[in-house]
Amino acid sequence: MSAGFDILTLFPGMFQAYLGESIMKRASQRGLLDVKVYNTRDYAGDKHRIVDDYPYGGGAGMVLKIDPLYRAVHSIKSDGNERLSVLLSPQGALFNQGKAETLAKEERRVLFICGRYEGIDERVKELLVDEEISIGDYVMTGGELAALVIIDSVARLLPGVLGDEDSAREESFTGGLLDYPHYTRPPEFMGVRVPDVLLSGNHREIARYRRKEALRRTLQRRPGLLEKAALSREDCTIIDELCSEDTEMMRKWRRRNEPDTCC
Ligand code: 9D3
Repeated sequence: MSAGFDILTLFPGMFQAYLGESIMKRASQRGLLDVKVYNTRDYAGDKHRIVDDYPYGGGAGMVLKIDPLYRAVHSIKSDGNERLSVLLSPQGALFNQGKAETLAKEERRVLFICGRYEGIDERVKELLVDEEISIGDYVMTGGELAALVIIDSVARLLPGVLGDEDSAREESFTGGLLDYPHYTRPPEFMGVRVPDVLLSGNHREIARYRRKEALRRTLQRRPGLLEKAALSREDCTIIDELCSEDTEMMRKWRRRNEPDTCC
């Protein structure tokens, strides 16, 4: 399984640094990831290469014209390959891990059209786009970082991209909880000690400690995640333990679960 992405942007230079390093670079070299970047300005109709214009109805800012986008998308699609065409915009459906998994299984190349702050002619949605995606409720200046975020999260799901296949397996085991805390040498630094259990060599105890801390952090910081998480009998015992150690935890867990519905 591999993935191909086409990016249509006014700022093609923004992509080389990120995609040219580390895991994204290795994935490309191994033929698992292919990203092509296209400059919308190359598809402008005039010698001044103008791609925006004043908004109908007035108001501040400029609007990305539809015709350069139309020419660009049709030129990109003219290689005969099917594509999923995605507009990146703050109005899109929220991106999440499930969507990353869907895109990792997508057979077609995915074409990202990057919006910009000023706005984009609305007809792009009707004429050129299959779906619209946002990466979160905060304002960026354009869709370029969103494209990189999505490509990064999809690429790491492709078989062979991450060094050890364990990472993905452990992730599905962790199943929607926040991560447990990590430590490495030295055992004490500036008076702060590594928890004794991690130095004990008792692998059952270590696994239980990690699961407990993952559950603690999830309950503390992202209680909503626990609703979707797959919890075992043992998890419920651990949650009971956390609740008896800390009444704040108890309130958080109670609010999420009607009495006696644990597991
Ligand atoms: C005056 C502009 N805003 C009025 C509410 C709208 C707006 C349009 C375009 C705000 C930001 C942008 C640029 N952002 C994106 O193109 C974008 C984005 C984002 O800003 N946040 C989260 N995900 C995405 S995906 C594309």
